[in-house]
Amino acid sequence: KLLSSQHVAIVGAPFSGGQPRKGVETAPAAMMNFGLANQLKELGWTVEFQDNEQEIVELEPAQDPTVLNLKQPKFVSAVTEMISNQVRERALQGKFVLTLGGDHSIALGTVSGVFSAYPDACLVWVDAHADINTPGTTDSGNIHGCPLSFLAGIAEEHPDFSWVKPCLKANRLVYIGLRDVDDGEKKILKELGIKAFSMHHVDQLGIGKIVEQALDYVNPDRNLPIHLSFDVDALDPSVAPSTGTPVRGGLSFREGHYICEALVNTGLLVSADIVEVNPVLLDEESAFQTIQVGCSLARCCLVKIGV
Ligand code: Z70
Ligand code: MN
Ligand code: MN
Ligand code: MN
Repeated sequence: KLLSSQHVAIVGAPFSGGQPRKGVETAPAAMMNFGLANQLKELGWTVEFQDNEQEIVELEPAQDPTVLNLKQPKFVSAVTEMISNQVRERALQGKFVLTLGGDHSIALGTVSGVFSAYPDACLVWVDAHADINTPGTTDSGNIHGCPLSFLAGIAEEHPDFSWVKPCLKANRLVYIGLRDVDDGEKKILKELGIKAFSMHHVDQLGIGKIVEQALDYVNPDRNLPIHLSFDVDALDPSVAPSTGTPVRGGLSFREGHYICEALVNTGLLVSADIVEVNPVLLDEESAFQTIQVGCSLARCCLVKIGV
């Protein structure tokens, strides 16, 4: 048994420094204000929450110029290293670790933390985007488009990210939901032979077969711990409208939830991220809908469904 008890450690990552749009840093508080802690308690979990609001404010450097194409590298590095240590510690305690972003750069912290506690883990990355640009391939310089290149050990050396240990083998990463992948990223996925199920594949086979094939690939014997990193922009913008880079043609409400349900039903899901909810974008109703769906996905990660 991977988890020692029904205890969930919620780690707030109220951080927007991996991309240019403010507001995504307000998501953890918005999701907690929506009642996430009580909802998880009602599902039988004991809950702890570290908000990290002040901690992150204090980590912002006075000067943080672009280095080797990456914007705000010192701030992103400092925050994600802190998140990594918090996630590792809680995972080692046998707790389910639920990290609330924040932009997706925080996965530098969550994935390295989880893989340091569970070196043989696998990663399911649910996203419209591949987030595997390197300092050399990124056009935007936004680090939320780059975390997987550092984790997979294919990023060019960067002075601010030497703390990130390459922990992710190509055959332990699988994508679901891709539909906006940069040319440089396509080359990387091809060269490394990384398994990716795009929306085309979801349409073709249905979400049930996709999750099964994804797990067959990264977790063939169904014995490895699983980390889920769920970017809400994987969902269709009609389902999760308030996010920084919505892309048409995404996962339905049920398809998104099905992924979480199928993963928790393996008994191997040890941690999850919910990222890129941005409550300040669009109108209040869209923001509420997006916060609500973020909480709903989080709840889904913590209850086995009878089949
Ligand atoms: C693009 C880049 C991205 C999320 C946008 C976009 C990456 N590939 N990720 N929104 N969540 O800037 O590297
Ligand atoms: Mn605090
Ligand atoms: Mn992402
Ligand atoms: Mn995305």
